Amino acid sequence: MNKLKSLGLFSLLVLTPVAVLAQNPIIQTNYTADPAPMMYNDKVYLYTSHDEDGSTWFTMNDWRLYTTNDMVNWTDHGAVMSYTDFSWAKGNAWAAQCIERDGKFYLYTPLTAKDNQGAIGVAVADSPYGPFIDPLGKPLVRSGHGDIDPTVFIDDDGQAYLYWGNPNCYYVKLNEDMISYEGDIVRVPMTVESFGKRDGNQERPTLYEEGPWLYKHDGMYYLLYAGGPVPEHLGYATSNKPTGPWKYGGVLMPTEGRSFTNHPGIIDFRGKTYLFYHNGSLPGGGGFTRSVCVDELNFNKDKSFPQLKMGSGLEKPLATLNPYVKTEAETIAWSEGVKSYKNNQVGVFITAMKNGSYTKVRNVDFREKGASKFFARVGTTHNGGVEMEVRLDEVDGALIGTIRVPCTGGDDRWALVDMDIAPVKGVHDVFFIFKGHAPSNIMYFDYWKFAE
Ligand code: FUB
Repeated sequence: MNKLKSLGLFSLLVLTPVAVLAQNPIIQTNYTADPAPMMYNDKVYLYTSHDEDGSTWFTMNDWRLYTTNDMVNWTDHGAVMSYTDFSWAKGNAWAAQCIERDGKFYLYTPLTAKDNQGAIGVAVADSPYGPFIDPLGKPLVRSGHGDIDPTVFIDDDGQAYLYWGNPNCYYVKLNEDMISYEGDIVRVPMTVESFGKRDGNQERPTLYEEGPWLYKHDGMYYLLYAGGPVPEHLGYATSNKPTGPWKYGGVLMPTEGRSFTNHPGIIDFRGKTYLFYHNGSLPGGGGFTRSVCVDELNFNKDKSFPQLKMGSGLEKPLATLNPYVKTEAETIAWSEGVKSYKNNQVGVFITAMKNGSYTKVRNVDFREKGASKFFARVGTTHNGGVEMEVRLDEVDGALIGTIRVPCTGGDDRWALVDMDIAPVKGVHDVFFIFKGHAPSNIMYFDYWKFAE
């Protein structure tokens, strides 16, 4: 290698900052599990269950919604429904899934009923954001044994199917109203040919554990599931019909990731296929404090899946973000030390929990005209010394301005502040860094916007 070439390689290695582009887990402001992605109007709606902070059991009270247009910046819409919205339920807001039909949105939810038995409920909304209402006032379906983890699918001929269950897998054909079903509950034959062989467990002779997800791609039906024994892996079966018979396809995602459960959710979006799953990878994470992740999934030529290991997430945003319209502070590609909350004054907002905590938004396109002004709705309970820095591309990247956050007195009281910034053009990642000396709850942040 000649001297010039080696110098070039050296400067590339030493002088180019190594971008750490960890995007998994995709939500850092709450513990989330059991991902249920839905594609609607060219946007991804991700419904999740929610592990309460500090849980030492499946302490789960509500279902949350996150949306994205680019698969990297996710907007938190908070809880869209709670188990308390079902008059007949006493708890356990576990893995749910939402689907759209004729402009209405149906959320299928597992719950523990007041008689202490499991049941699958359904709730309906006019918008993917809710409010979701229980139209039945009672469970939609119960087999009497292991009624959890519903997955819903509408085939090209309009027939809808609901699968669910642990340790058995059941299905019913839903009627067009999506809140009733036709015929009997069918127990899927739990055969080794369908779900693979498990040794030494009479109740569970196959690898099927729970968390089914019914999906169709290129004419093939896939039944993904969480496979046992625990710690779980993800497995799948295929069929040329939505009702089987199912043929075991193998392990889709091997066991890993500090959570003894896993749960698949899969969608096709803008020509690619994405597998959502969960693990315990957030700080404080584990089997009862899980976090949702996503990675791209490919197909083999024979329509089987190559095995996918838990990855660091999607590096390339599918779109740019417009900084000249109001963007919620809870639209985040990555954050550290930040929690999201919801109240009646401003809806969802974020709270910086400690000095130096930050949020990052990716692929912000300031265009050629550039920005020279910044607006934000913020607040704090601390009198003086609280600032929000705005930086480009790195957490310690170019500082384009610093907001002094006025003491508003609480997250129910807000101030709209603005500042002139060092002009910025082109496409950048934007970082908001929260500074203050209090031991916790440094400041609140609701939305931001740039202007020329
Ligand atoms: O989240 C509670 C339960 O854990 C789900 O219902 C299962 O699929 C497993 O993820």
